[in-house]
Amino acid sequence: MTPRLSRATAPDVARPDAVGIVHLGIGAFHRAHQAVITADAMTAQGTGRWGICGVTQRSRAVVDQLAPQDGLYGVLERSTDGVSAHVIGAVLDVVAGSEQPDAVPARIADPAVGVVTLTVTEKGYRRDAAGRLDLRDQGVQADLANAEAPVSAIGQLVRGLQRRARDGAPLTVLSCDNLVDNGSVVRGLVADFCAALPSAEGEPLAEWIASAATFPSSMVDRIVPATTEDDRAEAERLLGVRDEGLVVAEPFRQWVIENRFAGPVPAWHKAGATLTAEVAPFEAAKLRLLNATHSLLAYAGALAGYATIAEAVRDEMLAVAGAALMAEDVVPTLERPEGLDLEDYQRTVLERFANPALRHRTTQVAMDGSQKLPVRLLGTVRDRLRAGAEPRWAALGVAAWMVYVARGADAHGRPLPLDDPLADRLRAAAAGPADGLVDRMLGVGEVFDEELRDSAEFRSLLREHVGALS
Ligand code: CS2
Repeated sequence: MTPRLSRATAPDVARPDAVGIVHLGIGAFHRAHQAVITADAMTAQGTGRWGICGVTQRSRAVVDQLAPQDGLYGVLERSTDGVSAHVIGAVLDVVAGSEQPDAVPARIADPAVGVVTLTVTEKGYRRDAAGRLDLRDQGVQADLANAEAPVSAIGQLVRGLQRRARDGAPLTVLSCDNLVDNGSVVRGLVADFCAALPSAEGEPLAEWIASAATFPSSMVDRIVPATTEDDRAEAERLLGVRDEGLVVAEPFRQWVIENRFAGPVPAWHKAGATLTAEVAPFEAAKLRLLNATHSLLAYAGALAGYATIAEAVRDEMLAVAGAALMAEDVVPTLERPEGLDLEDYQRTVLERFANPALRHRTTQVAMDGSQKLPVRLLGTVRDRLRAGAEPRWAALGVAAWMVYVARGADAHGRPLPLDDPLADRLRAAAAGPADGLVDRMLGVGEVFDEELRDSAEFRSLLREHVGALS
């Protein structure tokens, strides 16, 4: 049997000396993106102080993958011309958040830690329809009642900050999720959590956080499909060891970070990250161009029977729809990010999607549509309607999602999974006569606000597309 990846079998991989970052939500994306860039930054800077302690949110799978490997894992990079693998040593420790909840605030309070990063996905922030902290959420309620063992991401963060306030060390809190203005989102949710605590506890805490913590926004980009057994077998051949923590990624990676830190941070800029005062234009370009087109291809592609994004984008009609979404609907809504050529960007997005080696499943991108659509497509729809223009292609993306939910099967009758925190609610809204589907789905207030619900033009575009897709 091939030996397992570990310090013993990979003694030459650079290892940090100490934990300087706590990461909430150590899934594949973090390991293929921020951890890689942090490892490179440490090498470039000649320091070992920015090791990562990863926290899993729900399952302990990543602990089982990484603990026996001393935190080491490989990144299998798949491009159109070939495949390579290299081992990353930045992760020093992994904590199962649900099993050792009391360990998380303690780790965040460690004064050697200067940064908390987050990739907890859109739903992990537990926001209500108005975008505020959902105080009816059971995890949030439990964390408000118990300071010692928080389970929600915001609870972990605030309870960690609370403990940190005892010796007052500043902290940079850096969201790396695909949300508009993700730094302000986290800052707002932290403030909501403090405001829901008894005032003698919450008010001084909120004040200290406002003075000692910063919440820069960041735009992250790298396509990271779920790892398969074939990927593990290929990495085993390349590395000569068995790696249960393997992640797969495209060669491309980008990280744009708002330059607003509470204290020292890794020299990410020496590892390809861009530090800037203005992340918003980059963030909007990425969410509205790349992620929106991804979602359109995922829903329309899955319905047509394509298993992967690369297959979907090879379908001429879908490629044309994706390109038109970007050029006609999205670009007019964007501010040009400095140093980013939007024409080039659109072309690169489609090229990256076409990489056949990635095998990124349409159903993986289709997950959590209720959380993703508002961020990716509905801002474009709103801006275009306000400008008196017709958001034809963005509406196609939304319509494809509605049909995906309602039909639950592709063109060949194969079932399509509905993996979404609002799945029950969406299924209930989708059930019923086909000609009322758009009206019923537009009534889901967690996804569509009044302005969109009341737009006759949007409704009629959706009806037209749903008719054509059904
Ligand atoms: C994708 C993203 O799964 C999805 O919804 O659109 O994960 C996408 O691959 C990344 O944001 C790329 O940076």
